[in-house]
Amino acid sequence: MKKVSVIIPVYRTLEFLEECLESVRKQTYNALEIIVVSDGADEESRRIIRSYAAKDSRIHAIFSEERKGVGHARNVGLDTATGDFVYFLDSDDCLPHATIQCLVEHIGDYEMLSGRLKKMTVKPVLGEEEEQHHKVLRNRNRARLFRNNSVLNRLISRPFIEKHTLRFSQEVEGYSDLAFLVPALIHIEYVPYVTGCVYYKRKRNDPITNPALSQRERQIKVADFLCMFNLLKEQYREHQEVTTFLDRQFLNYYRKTVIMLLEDPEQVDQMFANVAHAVKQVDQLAMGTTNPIVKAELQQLYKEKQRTYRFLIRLHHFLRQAKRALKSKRKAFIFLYRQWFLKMPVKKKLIVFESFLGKNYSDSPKNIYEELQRSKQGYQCVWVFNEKRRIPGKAKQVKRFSLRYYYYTARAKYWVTNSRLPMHLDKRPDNVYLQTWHGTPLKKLVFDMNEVYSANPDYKKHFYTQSRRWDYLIAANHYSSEIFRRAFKFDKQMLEYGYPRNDVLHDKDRDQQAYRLKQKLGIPLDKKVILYAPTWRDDDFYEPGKYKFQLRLDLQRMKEKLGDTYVILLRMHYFIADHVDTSGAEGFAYNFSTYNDIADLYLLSDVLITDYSSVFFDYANLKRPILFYTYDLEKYRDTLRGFYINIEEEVPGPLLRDSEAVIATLLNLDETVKAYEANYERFYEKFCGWEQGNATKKVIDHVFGSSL
Ligand code: C2G
Repeated sequence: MKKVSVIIPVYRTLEFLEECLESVRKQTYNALEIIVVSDGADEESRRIIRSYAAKDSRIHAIFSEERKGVGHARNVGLDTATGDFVYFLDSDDCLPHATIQCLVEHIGDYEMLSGRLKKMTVKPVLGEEEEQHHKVLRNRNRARLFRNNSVLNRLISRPFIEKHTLRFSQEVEGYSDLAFLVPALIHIEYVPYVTGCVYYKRKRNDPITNPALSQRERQIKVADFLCMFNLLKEQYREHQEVTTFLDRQFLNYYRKTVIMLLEDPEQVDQMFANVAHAVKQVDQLAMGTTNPIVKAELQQLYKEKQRTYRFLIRLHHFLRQAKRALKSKRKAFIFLYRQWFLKMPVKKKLIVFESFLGKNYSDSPKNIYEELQRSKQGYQCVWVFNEKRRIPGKAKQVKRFSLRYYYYTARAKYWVTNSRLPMHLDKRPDNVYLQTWHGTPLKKLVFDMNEVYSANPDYKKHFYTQSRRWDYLIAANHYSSEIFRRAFKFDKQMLEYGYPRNDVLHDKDRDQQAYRLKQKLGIPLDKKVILYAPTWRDDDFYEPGKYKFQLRLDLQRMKEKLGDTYVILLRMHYFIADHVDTSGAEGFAYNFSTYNDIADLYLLSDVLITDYSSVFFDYANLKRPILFYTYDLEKYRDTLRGFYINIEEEVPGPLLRDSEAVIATLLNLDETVKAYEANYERFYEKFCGWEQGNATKKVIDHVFGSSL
């Protein structure tokens, strides 16, 4: 059996390392030499490497105290390797079990054989992905297969590597593979490709805390690429095929990456000399093949005319945006927003409000708005909704993503919202952004979440960009304040006054309000009210923002057992797209999922049933009974999210597993209330202690105070 040396450099990949090493150990192809090179890795990673080396004699560990870069680590691996073939694997990636076998079986007399790279955003189930039929495609156009600039998922003959002394560049972090691949290109006639051999390339979900090389800042990546390009051009000047390959790579890179970097005028000034130098290395013929505006830019770079170049690149971006604007109405509005509205001055007395992505008129933005209306300070208010709503006061309403939406968000000095605003809005230095947020967290948030199973793999990256714009963030309690600082990486001003949305729960006439609400909403006055308000599940969706929910309460049975005393209001989370079916429970179950503000439902209800939703932190302000219908506790807590508190011990009510238990508890509610009395008190102290019924006023004084 021919031996394969698998070379794995390790640096800042702690959370992925074991999955990677396991996936190599479980390869169906056994004749492996696994060279793990710790490139200045942390202590815990080194411990893992050592323990793997101790249990698997095929693992050979090399430790370098100081970090020297991936190119160096792979070269160390190559210097040690003794196999017939070499295979590179990154320590944050992993392999299906049959990958290496598949490559070995198909390499025949070729010097290099490539497989397929698959992007991985969530945990793959390894071993199940193996395909039955592997087709080897021979391709004469060798350069095409080198275009991804990567040595990953290629089985390479070691004698071939040694004969041509192929090594990685140690000068740069990114693109060091080019130094290895380019000379290989000279000596290989065919680079065949096997369709079925898969390599899982991880797309890391946290490029902020721990970016992969490809996720580093564009500026650094471009500098690395240019350095590599210059070096290789110089080295292979005499070799026509390599020169042509490099020129093509450069032109592609210029079009796709460099131009995007230079959208920022400051970058043009910083990078000009560097890019101009690289352009001078490009063969004039290759330059002729690009589009006219790029060609003009390249010429100005060649002539080192920085001013004309600056003008051209501005024009280029303007044309790009204009072209995009023709694609849809929304894109046309965004174009006008950028080119026109954002150039108008901000209006100092204009405030834009939004709650739950325009879905309703509710939550802290509503309370802040109403208080501002009462205090008559002359603010012009605009509410963003998906559909027109009846709201009190003099606010204008704009439809989310309409032209007026862009106009008002551009011109308003103040933005008040309880969730994130879209990525494509630009915050100007004059803007003040009050983020009220929408709940005390139970389930782990953003940077405290390990794996993101959500519909959008760029979640953390986007969250980070969006939250950099917040000037103020409201916390309802000390616990939230601490978590928000860490989980949102928030370092601006935290407003620690409690939630404006909860003021109403402390109103002296809250019982009269509840009575009036019951009347208004047609809820039988002689019945007690159960509110069922569960949250959403990260892994159950149609698309981002449109989640599925299957009602697990047996409404008919509940009606049968509880219908004489109670009615139930069903309130789904605003992400839930499914319709709630109440048939068979008419007169008992009422669907309030699209009702504006859940605070009204808190007020008029006698008992709450929830699961992992933040609603219970707010509801506790009323000191009324709370039951937790947590039929999927283990999955939710241990796989999907993780919690900040020990739910079994800290919450102010029982955790119930099935509909029958919910019914039984409701039938004996007094007993449960008594049993949880002490818990409730502790809970209230910790989470509701700041809530005095005056948070709205305090927040307004703080944020708008100076201009009142
Ligand atoms: N909500 C609601 N109806 C529900 C669930 C929630 O109206 N059935 C509202 C409540 O105001 C709640 C808020 O939406 O406080 C947030 O809902 P969560 O279920 O807690 O979930 P999520 O939107 O993920 O926010 O820090 C808090 C977290 O971010 C949770």
